[in-house]
Amino acid sequence: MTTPHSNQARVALETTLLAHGVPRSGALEFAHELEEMVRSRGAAPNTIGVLRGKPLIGMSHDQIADFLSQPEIAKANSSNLGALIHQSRTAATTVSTTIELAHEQGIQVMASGGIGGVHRGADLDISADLIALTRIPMAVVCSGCKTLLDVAATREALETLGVPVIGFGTDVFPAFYLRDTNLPVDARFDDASDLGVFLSSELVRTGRGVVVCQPVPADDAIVRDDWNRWLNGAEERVANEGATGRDVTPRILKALHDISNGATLRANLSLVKANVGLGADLAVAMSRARL
Ligand code: PSU
Ligand code: MN
Repeated sequence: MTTPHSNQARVALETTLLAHGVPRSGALEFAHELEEMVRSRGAAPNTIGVLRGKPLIGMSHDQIADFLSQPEIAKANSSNLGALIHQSRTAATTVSTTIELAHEQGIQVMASGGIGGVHRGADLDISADLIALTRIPMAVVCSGCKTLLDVAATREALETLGVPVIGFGTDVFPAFYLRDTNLPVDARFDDASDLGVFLSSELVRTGRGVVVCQPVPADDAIVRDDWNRWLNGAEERVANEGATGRDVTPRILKALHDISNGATLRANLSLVKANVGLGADLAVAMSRARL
């Protein structure tokens, strides 16, 4: 492996989707698959997480295996990251904390499944991901926000916060398992090199993050009728279990995988892989733009 230098194309990968988004039995293999995908496109993967109080930016295979075998993995967002480090805990980083740690190391691109956002319902549950994007100049490649959120409110919040939302090959904001919504993006790009040039200047110009979104690959997308049924079932199950706060998203994802007979899991894995591939292409394009 080559030693990373300042102009190397690097892609940050998060650990929350590994620890809390997919079944633990397949998580290690999936982590390796994602890292390989980044390498095959000419960039360096940097999987990020906190192992026994140590924030690791670019975990080794052994460290990822050690991390995923821990019985208890906390979920770190911007508010609890510091305390978890202080307490020597093992913690998975969400989008908010992955971009915080990656940016400190000079990385500019992160790829994930979907960002957090504004939850449905009456209490004011809004993901720290949205606010982190206003403070940290990173491009986050995703398939929009998770379908279980209030997607329209999340799109509005990004606009209010001044976070550009770029559609890659799409005119509308995708919603994770669903390919489209009626919500517009700020601009559409169809060419990774062109988008790389834009991102390189936009991140520096604003000092804020940019959301780059593309829809889940068509073959793995969920159709809306199925989705509505499955979500109702999953929400009911999680409400009966009494989950609140940070636990809600992972618990609903798990219930959905179950109720949909694996269809939401397949869609989730598929969209993450596609986003990681695009993230690598963008990181390469951005490193060329800097030359
Ligand atoms: N993408 C996935 N699965 C996930 C996530 C993203 O395919 O589990 C995670 C990300 O880490 C994101 C988090 O930051 O879900 C949002 O959690 P919350 O709604 O609690 O902020
Ligand atoms: Mn929340």
